Amino acid sequence: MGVLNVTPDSFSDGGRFLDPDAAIAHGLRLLAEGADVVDVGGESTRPGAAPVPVATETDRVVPVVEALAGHVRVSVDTRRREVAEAAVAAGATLINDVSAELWPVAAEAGVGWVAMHMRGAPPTMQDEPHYDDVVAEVGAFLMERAQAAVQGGVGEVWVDPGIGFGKTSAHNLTLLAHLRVLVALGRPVLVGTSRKAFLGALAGGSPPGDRLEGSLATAVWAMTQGVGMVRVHDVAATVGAARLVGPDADATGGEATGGEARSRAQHEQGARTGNGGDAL
Ligand code: HH2
Repeated sequence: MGVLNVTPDSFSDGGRFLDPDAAIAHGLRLLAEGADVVDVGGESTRPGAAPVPVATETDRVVPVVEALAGHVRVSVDTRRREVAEAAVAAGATLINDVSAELWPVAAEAGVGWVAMHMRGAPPTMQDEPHYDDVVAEVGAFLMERAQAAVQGGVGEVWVDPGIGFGKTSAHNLTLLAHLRVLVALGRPVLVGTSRKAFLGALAGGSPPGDRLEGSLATAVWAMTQGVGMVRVHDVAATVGAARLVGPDADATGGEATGGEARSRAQHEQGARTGNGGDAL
């Protein structure tokens, strides 16, 4: 899934694709680079972001969805029912929902739906997020949402742990270390780590444009753990890295080992002892 932010303020590419022609050209570039899905968003959900009016978000997204939908599968990255409905009418066939509340729109329209976990809301979600067991809590939330959607008639339901959404770096790392727990829940899993702040922190403070190594490493790691889709800015590099690892990479897996269980406990210990307030 290639990221296409039609926004002035997204954390890594804000302003680059606000012009519809630039956005459409970038969407086609992502397709040419190997994206199966182009994810069109008209509102930044970075930590601290202020909500934009629904009409503004709709106006940003719809012309871009309309132009791309004949070429590639388009998802709409939104928390708003009205925006999701307008994007689906314009040709989007997947609703990428960071609020995990819009399954009725997907059911009504007969399109796919991504339920992403977020604790809190973007303006304040990084203010000391706390979990007793981040993997169990995120997994339980996603299962509950997915079941509601399936019972409500949605045929294609993805779940996403929401890396960076109300989570410290330690929480993000714990979730990544235990992706197999989420995969074992039986729904296809989507993961977005691309250029996020915890990668910058791990690399000694690199800015979003300099987080390619971490983005690739975590995307490939996610794929080897059985994740079905990764949401990335750098499609060509990710496709190249995934091809190097190859289709048999999944054969390395298995249940969590003692070492994994220990590392989970260590990450959670880290989560409890601070590190709050970290950005996406
Ligand atoms: N991350 C972002 C936005 N949408 N959707 C899913 N399903 N999973 C994610 O991890 C995810 C997402 C944040 O990244 P980006 O769109 O690059 O930034 P911004 O929110 O600033 O536009």
